[in-house]
Amino acid sequence: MTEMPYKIWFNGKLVDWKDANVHVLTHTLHYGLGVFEGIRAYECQEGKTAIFRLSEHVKRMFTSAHIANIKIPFTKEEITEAILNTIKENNLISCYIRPLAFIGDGVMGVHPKDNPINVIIAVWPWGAYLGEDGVNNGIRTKVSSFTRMHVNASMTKAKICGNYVNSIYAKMEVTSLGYDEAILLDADGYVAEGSGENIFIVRYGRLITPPLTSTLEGITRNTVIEIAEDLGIKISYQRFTRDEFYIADEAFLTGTAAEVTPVREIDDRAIGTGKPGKITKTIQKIYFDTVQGKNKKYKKWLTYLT
Ligand code: PPE
Repeated sequence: MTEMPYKIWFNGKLVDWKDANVHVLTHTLHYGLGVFEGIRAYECQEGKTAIFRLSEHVKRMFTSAHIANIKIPFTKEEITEAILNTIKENNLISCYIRPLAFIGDGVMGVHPKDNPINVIIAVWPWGAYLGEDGVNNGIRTKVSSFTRMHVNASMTKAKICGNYVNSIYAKMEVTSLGYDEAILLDADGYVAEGSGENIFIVRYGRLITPPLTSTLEGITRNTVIEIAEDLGIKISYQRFTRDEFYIADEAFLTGTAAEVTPVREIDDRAIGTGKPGKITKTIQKIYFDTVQGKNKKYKKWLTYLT
């Protein structure tokens, strides 16, 4: 990323952006075993900043590390404090937060042995991941020719750096053809997730989302499920095919970066009317109100910076 005027938390210290460097023999750089998170902080009323579902993200970072067999040399409390401090020290009102734990240099070869574990927390302002127009009017998606990882090839419950090679292939493939986002099918050919998002479709007034078998346990997905349940919308957790996606009345993607982004097209077929649907818009509105602290019911998910 081009230089930004922000400090990065690096193994316990805040350093200037330009000084947050590693050696070229950093193990994760070569072999991809590292774990990360993506979190957002939003501007709320009276110019206050709140981090959305901070504890769930920190928890997932540690469960990812547990799966990856990486021992993070900080506690959850220390990482939480560090995230809060890094935003404060950088005077950011809203931002994206990227904690990463990675294996440093020491030995080479796939077994990292006792190489040190490093942790960084970077923050920067990040607008709509799939564009403002996408959030408002929906995006155009295409099923990628790349299959999502088989559950026993690379474990999908963990947000592991190397897993994203698969996402990059899919994203590059469909964006070079002019689409906004890739839809990946699982190893059995059912719809799994976007390159960086979980998927929901709407049929007969009911939400359908793939079970978590081969997808990341998205925190935004979980948020949307709770919002939908509170609205009395029924949800099915079931595998569906690409042609069921074609005949959905509505569809949307969820992710910390992508937030709630409507899908207006898949494989050159319009979804429903070709515009964001009613249920999608209702959930999207509640989601944006929630992250900005405008919804009393879901204040429990916000950690305010004091
Ligand atoms: N699936 C994948 C593969 C994924 O990367 C994300 C988040 C999700 C689902 C949704 O998870 P959650 O954020 O907990 O709702 N993707 C992150 C990285 C995006 C990036 O390009 O970097 C994110 O949204 O922060």
